Amino acid sequence: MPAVPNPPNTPPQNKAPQTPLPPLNHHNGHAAASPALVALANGRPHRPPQPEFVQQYREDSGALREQVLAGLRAGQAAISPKFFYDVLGSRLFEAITDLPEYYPTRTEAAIFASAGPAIAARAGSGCVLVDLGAGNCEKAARLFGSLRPAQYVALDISVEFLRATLSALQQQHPEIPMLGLGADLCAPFDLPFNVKRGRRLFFYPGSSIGNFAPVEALALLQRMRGAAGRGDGVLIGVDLHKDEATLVSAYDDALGVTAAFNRNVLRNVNRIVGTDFSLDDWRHVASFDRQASRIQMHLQACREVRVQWEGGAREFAAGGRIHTEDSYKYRPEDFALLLEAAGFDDPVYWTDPRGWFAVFHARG
Ligand code: AVJ
Repeated sequence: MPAVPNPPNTPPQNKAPQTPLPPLNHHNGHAAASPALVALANGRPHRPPQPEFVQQYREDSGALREQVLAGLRAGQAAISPKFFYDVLGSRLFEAITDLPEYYPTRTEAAIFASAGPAIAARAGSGCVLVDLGAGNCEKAARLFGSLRPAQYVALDISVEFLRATLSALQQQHPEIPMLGLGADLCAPFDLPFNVKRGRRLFFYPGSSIGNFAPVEALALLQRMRGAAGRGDGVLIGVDLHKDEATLVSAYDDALGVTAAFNRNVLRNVNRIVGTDFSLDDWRHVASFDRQASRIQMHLQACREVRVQWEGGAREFAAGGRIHTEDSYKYRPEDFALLLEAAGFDDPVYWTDPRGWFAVFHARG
């Protein structure tokens, strides 16, 4: 796991200025000035702390292409939801979180806000906060005040995606050492040496766990359990089962942002694989499968469509579908059982007044 060096324009820390000027404060009878003020008075910019970055294993473009093609050739054509998140897709997802119909993000934030002290009391402050679904790091940042982490470790599939956010966050919280880790959650966890020792809290917010079928979710929780020692814990956001109309409108909003988010996956696939999907041919469909307790998203062909790529092609009849995402909705007691099955103890959860979303804590 090679450490990724900071970009060349990142100033090294704790280095003397090129042309030293006489230091200003010290022994002049006044209270010591802050390092920032001293630096400024000495005519050089203050060097604030910088996060560290490490990129672990990452799938290469050939492997990604093969994954997409396997899905396109499958009996039920499918594209993994991980291909939603190119730059535009990530922005569209952020827009989704602002939609009136999409309740999960704001409901979870409200739970963090009201239960922050209770969460800290249970999870313990001063832990190493390992954020497994970092994205824009907003959710973890809201817990800094109550959790006071000894270190913040943000995981994302791409360390590049973390650079700007984590650097900005570091400026706001210079007292918290930060580490950006490029890692794939689907691979076994292997926290590098840069992660501090001490009590760890694995944080998986946003109901990202809902993208996995329960057996896969169990496997992921088991990997977390494997990385956790005694005294460590998990803090996981989980979307809950509720009436179908509320669920479906959260994934089929009036403005059509979720439709754009879903259809954008075809642009990304065209880029990765060189397919010739035409976006006009496909419409967004969201439905609730009550049996499986999941929202399913598909792209449906508006007419007969032939999609081609180098070395292959696939025909879709009008109405034919490509599966793009499952979003599982749990009953609290079932998710607690899943945590216990993965080897965690003593699960508890906090919820909102309507019981729409839950934040679970359990111990390793
Ligand atoms: C990021 C997986 C939690 O399932 O609600 C939102 C993704 N898809 N709208 C979810 C999503 C369509 C989201 N997760």
